[in-house]
Amino acid sequence: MRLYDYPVAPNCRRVRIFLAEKGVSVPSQMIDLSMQEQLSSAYRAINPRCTVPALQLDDGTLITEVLAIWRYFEETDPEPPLLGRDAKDKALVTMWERRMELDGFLPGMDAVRNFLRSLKSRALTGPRDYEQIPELIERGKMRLADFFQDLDGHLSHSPFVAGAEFTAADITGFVALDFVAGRLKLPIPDDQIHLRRWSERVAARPSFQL
Ligand SMILES: N[C@@H](CCC(=O)N[C@@H](CS)C(=O)NCC(=O)O)C(=O)O
Repeated sequence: MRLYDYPVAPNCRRVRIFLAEKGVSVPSQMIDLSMQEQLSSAYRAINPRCTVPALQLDDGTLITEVLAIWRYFEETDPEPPLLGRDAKDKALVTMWERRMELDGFLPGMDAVRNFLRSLKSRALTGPRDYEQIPELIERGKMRLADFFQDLDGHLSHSPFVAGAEFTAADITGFVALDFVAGRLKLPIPDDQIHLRRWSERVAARPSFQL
């Protein structure tokens, strides 16, 4: 088994945190995005979608998409459960994790990928090039401000994103927040005390040092 990984890529971080929470270690190989190694013919032959993370099983099966990689390890190593315990719980974790991705992670990606000069014709991931659209930077930032505010309100009555326990929804929410804070200089506003309390609590977990 091998995990194709890149240390500073936020989607790879989501997988590394998940594995660390479960205490699972997987041999990894770095695909250097700064050198566009994801577009090399060698990596295209492994993953034609040209993205990381990607998990190759011993029988050669390739699993891409963070959620699918998580699902694999949730089944092979169920404890501690990070995608929910029972039917209701699993549905709620999926719902909140999707909201973290759709409302926070993707607007953050939109803003960053349409902003960084180094990604000039790489505004979207994948094998094809797309030019940046500068207007998407502002829209992404506006959506992120709404995301911060909505999440702050939600966390005023919930210790973690999907309820009483730490789950994968916290991983996606925090990685989105941390990524945009660093790349776009968008820190948590001072008055969003619930968001700050949650973010400090989650960031202190050993898995988040990865
Ligand atoms: N939806 C995919 C997204 C994967 C993705 O966008 N990965 C980024 C790194 S965070 C990537 O491969 N970037 C390659 C590029 O910029 O060309 C997933 O869940 O794994």
